[in-house]
Amino acid sequence: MFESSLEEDKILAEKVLSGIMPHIGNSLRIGITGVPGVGKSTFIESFGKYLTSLGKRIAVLAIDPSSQKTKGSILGDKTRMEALAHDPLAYIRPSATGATLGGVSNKTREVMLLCEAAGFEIIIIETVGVGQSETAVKSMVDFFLLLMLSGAGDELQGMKKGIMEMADLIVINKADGDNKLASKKAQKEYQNALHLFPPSDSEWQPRVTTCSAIEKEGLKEIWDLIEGFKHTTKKNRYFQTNRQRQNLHWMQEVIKQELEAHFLRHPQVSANLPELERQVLAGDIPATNAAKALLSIYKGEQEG
Ligand SMILES: Nc1nc2c(ncn2[C@@H]2O[C@H](COP(=O)(O)OP(=O)(O)OP(=O)(O)O)[C@@H](O)[C@H]2O)c(=O)[nH]1
Ligand SMILES: [Mg+2]
Repeated sequence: MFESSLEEDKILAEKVLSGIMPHIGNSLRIGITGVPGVGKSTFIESFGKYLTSLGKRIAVLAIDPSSQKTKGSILGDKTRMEALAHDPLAYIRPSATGATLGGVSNKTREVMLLCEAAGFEIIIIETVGVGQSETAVKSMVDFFLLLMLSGAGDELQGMKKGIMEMADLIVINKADGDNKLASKKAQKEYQNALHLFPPSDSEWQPRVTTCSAIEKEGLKEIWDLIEGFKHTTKKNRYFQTNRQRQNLHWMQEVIKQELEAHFLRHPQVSANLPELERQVLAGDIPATNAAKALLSIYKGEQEG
């Protein structure tokens, strides 16, 4: 129902959201990202099984902005996370495809709240590290974990700088076999690089650790670090204020999305849009003027 775009479902979903308000807020929300092939699915399977072995109930949700192109690597994850998918303490939900990133991430956020109300203690939100989806995930989680590889080229690491700055923890995956030494070396390098970033107001110093998702090594250390983060940020109240800020952010996001949708549904706006787009493409009219023209058609209707 929450993923539905039917108007009656949306109305019911709003009622449900109000109803569950007293029951949300009691989970730890973890965002996990990394480039395709870094081992996100394998890691979530191993880490998830480790958490359920501690008796914790976990929900795994996914935002996949690339799914339209690649037919959704995440959507195949339910089969890749076989053991976790069959674990009675775990729930796995791939995101709906075909919507805009804003729409998908907003729904993911609402499903996260539903899972929280249903008593899941740890919510993992996975996204592919290819662009804006990290920012969306960062703005709905408490803790942001970036998976990396030791051997990645310099240009790739440069590209990841923005994402590295968002990370509370960098995990160098595939630290097994021949890769073990290189991973330890990369760990030191990344740790040094992180020291150069300005300190976050969470007072948490981001860490770098290694793991092997396949050999299930390093998982306890990762969980200990996450618990350390939770302890620090609950004590200095960053945890709570961060969530308050995130709620405001999402209120503004929904306003933006709804306004845009309303604008694009306007009959005269949609009638004039293709022609104005053509003129902007041809360089016949400045982009700003085209936008203003459409907005005054829209506003004229609203006021008149
Ligand atoms: N040696 C080694 N291989 C791993 C490890 N974790 C994952 N792999 C392998 O790396 C490949 C990619 O793993 P996935 O878990 O599918 O990676 P992903 O990040 O989910 O990839 P996408 O869903 O395409 O974004 C698979 O062949 C895994 O078996 C690890 O810890 N060690
Ligand atoms: Mg995957």
